[in-house]
Amino acid sequence: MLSAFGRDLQAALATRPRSISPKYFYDAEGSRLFDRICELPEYYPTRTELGILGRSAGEMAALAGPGAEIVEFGAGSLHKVRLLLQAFDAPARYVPIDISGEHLRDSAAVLRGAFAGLDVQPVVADYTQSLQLPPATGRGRRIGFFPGSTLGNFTPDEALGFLRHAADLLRGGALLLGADLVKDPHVLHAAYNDAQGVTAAFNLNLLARANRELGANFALPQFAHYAFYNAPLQRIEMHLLSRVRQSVSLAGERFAFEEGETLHTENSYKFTLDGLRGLAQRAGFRPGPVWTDPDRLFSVHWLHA
Ligand code: AVI
Repeated sequence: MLSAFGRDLQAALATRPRSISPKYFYDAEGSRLFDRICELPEYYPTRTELGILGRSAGEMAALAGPGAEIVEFGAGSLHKVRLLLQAFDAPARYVPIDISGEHLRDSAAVLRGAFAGLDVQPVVADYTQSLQLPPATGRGRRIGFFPGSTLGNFTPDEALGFLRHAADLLRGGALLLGADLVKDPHVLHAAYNDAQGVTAAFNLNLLARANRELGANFALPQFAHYAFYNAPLQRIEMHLLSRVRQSVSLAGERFAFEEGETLHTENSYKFTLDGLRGLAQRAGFRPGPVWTDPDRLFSVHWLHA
């Protein structure tokens, strides 16, 4: 029996143009490579968003009010939520939602140790699907937190669907949302084509993972990392490009690649401030304050639910 990854990869290889969800990047090796990406000199989003949160967490805390509950979609950003928990007035509860139970347990343990008295209630779930939260604490507002511009990895339909669902879950509270901004294409290009080749390794790890987990036989040197900014669609596209004419086997089937043919592995949409606010409004939020950095690289939005 093939796993969901196996089935989706098989379907991707059987379709033209070929494309697969970026969620499959994140096995243990992919998550480790992503952590390295966040430290790269060219990859500005992580440090820029941390700077914005560091400078403005006090204002965010004032908007949240006392006794707030923070619901984080994904549990990958302990650094970031710490800045909020430190600034908020007696936060009542922290609810990280993540598909990986192991990751959640680790984050929960770290935060319980660091914030005595904080009620940490992890929820193991896929936050892109409908889910239930523990009943509200009754002590303050429920504030969603979705940093890192992960929203940009969704298709426009998925992004709208996720925001609609988040607005329902957070009604009466707000969503604090990190969104990467449209900017000079050269800056974007460099962020996804770093000099050390870490982003290339991250992209190619998808094929290595297929070899490890599914017994596929992708010859990694025969594929190239290919990332570019598609300006009309306001998105970075990442592909794995076949350097030669070749065929690959997966689960007893052979799939041919022409020279130059690609498997599309990720979109990373970039937003204008107005574009993001319009999207949020369509999803049922009332856009509030926005914080950016002096170079206007990244944005953090307060969206009233
Ligand atoms: C997780 N996500 C927001 C990252 C991004 O920038 O779209 C993933 C990534 N892909 C390549 N570099 C980083």
